[in-house]
Amino acid sequence: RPVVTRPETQVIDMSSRSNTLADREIVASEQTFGFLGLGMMGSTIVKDLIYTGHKVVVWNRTIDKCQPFAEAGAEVKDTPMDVVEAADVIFCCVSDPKGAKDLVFGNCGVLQLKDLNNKAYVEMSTIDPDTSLDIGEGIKQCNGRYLEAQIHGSRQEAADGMLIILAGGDRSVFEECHSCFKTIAKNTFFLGNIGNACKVNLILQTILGVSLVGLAEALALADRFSISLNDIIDIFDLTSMKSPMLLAKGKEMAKGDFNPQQPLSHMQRDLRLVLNMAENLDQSMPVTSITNEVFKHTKRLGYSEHDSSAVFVRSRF
Ligand code: NA7
Repeated sequence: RPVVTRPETQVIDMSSRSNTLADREIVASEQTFGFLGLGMMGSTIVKDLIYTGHKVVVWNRTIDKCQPFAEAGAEVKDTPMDVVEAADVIFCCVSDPKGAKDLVFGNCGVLQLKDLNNKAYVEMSTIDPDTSLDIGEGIKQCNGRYLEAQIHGSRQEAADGMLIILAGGDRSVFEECHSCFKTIAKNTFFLGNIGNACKVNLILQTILGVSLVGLAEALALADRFSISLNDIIDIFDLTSMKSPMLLAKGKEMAKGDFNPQQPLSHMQRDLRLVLNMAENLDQSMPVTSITNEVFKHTKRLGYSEHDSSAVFVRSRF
């Protein structure tokens, strides 16, 4: 097995602002926005919400991550339930469906409040449609309103305010989040019922995952022939096959720079969710199944926290 070093923990620089924000006319909503989950995505989003004048209340499982936000003017709470009490609209952005459900149904979770009094809950964690329906049902039963707002894009795109937001559920919540979405995204789509946005997000991730494995295998073959990977990428750039994402990932593979923009563990989680969805429909997805196995193996090699482009390491064996 190769010796694998963990990627460096990225620290949020509260002083740097997304360039695009200066060009956007954003009138911050007067509502108070709660935010659960200050990982790389969550903290980048909250930083820009504070910068554009939103009133923000935050919580994170590892409490230390709240400190820079407290210094920047956010209120910090001890539990998710406390955030819900203090906010009108609550965003959640954690690693996976299990974490997302824990925060709603678990100890000190959102539903401990019993009566949400028409507050809005917005799920940004990448989840499958069934999880979203369960969360939506729980929120509605406690007199809350629910929106799934899946965020499509890399950590860099989040930092640049260039995400794409795919939303489904309560339209009134979608409207209330307008100034927040305008802060963090270049496009937002309302896709109708709960579950639709999760499906679209996972379909896009399928395209990404399968493309990355194809790219990694092709570059690994070039490497075996001792053809320069940079030459391949330069030629690829001139073809009609090129895409900004594949070019960027190809360059990362050539350099062996796997700084996590889209962590490999997240990619594999998404493929697992896709395959579960397909299983329920008896939809055959042989290429996606193999792609999932490739990412799973790369995780076992120690590249879970690296970028998805680290799948190249496995292809070179
Ligand atoms: P990160 O940087 O890996 O951060 C993950 C966040 O999720 C972080 O705040 C974690 O808290 C939190 N987390 C994970 N599991 C739990 C549970 N069980 N309970 C509470 N909090 C939890 O991921 P990103 O920010 O890049 O991505 C977040 C989502 O956005 C993900 O779904 C992407 O697909 C889109 P911690 O700091 O470890 O205590």
